[in-house]
Amino acid sequence: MRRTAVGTMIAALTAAPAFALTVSDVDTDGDSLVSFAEMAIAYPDLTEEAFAGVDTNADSLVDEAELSAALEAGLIEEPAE
Ligand SMILES: [Ca+2]
Ligand SMILES: [Ca+2]
Repeated sequence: MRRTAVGTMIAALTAAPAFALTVSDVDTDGDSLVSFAEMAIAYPDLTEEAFAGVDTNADSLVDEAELSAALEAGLIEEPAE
């Protein structure tokens, strides 16, 4: 189980998608979901309104699909290095 998860993560990292930011980059508690507090670390200027726009199913957490959709839609940008 754990081995599979790591393999998936490595595959995701090496696949070099159009948008490099993934949930694992901003997820600090390791639940594979991004809370507003976690997102605010990467995006200090993020408003709760903007977060709600990213959280399309309104469960107060952003998953990988919501994050990539938000990046593609330009709702959020890659954080500056
Ligand atoms: Ca999290
Ligand atoms: Ca969500």
